[in-house]
Amino acid sequence: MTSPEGNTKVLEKRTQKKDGLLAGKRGIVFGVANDHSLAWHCAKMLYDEGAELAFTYQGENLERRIKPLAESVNSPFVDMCDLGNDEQIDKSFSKLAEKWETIDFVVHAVAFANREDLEGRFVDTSRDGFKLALDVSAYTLTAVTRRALPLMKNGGSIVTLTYYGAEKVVPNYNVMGVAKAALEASVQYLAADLGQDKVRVNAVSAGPVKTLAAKGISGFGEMLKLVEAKAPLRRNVQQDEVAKSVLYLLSDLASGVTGEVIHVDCGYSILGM
Ligand code: 0WE
Repeated sequence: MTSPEGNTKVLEKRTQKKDGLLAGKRGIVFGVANDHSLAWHCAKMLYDEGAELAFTYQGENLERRIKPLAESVNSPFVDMCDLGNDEQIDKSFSKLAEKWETIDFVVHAVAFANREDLEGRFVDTSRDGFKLALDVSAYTLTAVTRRALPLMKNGGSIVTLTYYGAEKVVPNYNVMGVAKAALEASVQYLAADLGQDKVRVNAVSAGPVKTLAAKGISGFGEMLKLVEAKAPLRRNVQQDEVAKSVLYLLSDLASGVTGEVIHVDCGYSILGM
């Protein structure tokens, strides 16, 4: 696969279970940036469990990374879509609607804040930095949910990824914490709206994981060490463990669960000190 250096070994096709938890279901995954992405770990597991997957990627320079990944899970739909742009979201969903009459799920694993807003003091966040972080990291859930809804003719399940920095102050997470708080509140309001359409909306709050989103964040290595020392399970969470909870929420196993945030963090968030 595409290593961080970008060399392209051909990815082998994965094999799908015959009677997986998502057999016969179709969904779209937002937020695959590379093969380390939580969104990609989710996608692989959802595929193995029988799902058919569509993908979008944010910009041209990601295309050469996403295409081989999507091919390895036999995806019939890969489209460029900047979720910061309503016209692009509309276009992607109308193209998707030409391919599929119905979808069953959405995975939203999208966040962005300016690097300069993920260090120093939160009080210094600019209006533009605040707007950008909340637009990309929180509003996009509502934007894609609204367009997915007409395709969820048999009901559906929507899962987004969040982080503990929404609930408590995590050093340097800053405006992303405020954005994730808005995202988690959005999950509740969307869940309340869409229950009548048999659409569930939930979030998985993942412990810190080394992905592109964590790269270059000062003190990230120390955070991982702290979690390892303090978390009830005395280790960091693995990408596949996050994926397993996403799978659960998308599957019929979670048919009675909506508006929920499930922490997949080795227990870190239960600690008072
Ligand atoms: O939600 C996130 C990361 C989101 C993120 C990461 C970046 C890095 C590159 C959003 N925007 C950007 N913008 C960039 O330019 N996490 C849960 C991972 C994360 O990020 C942190 C963390 C943790 C944990 C930032 C500061 C402190 C802790």
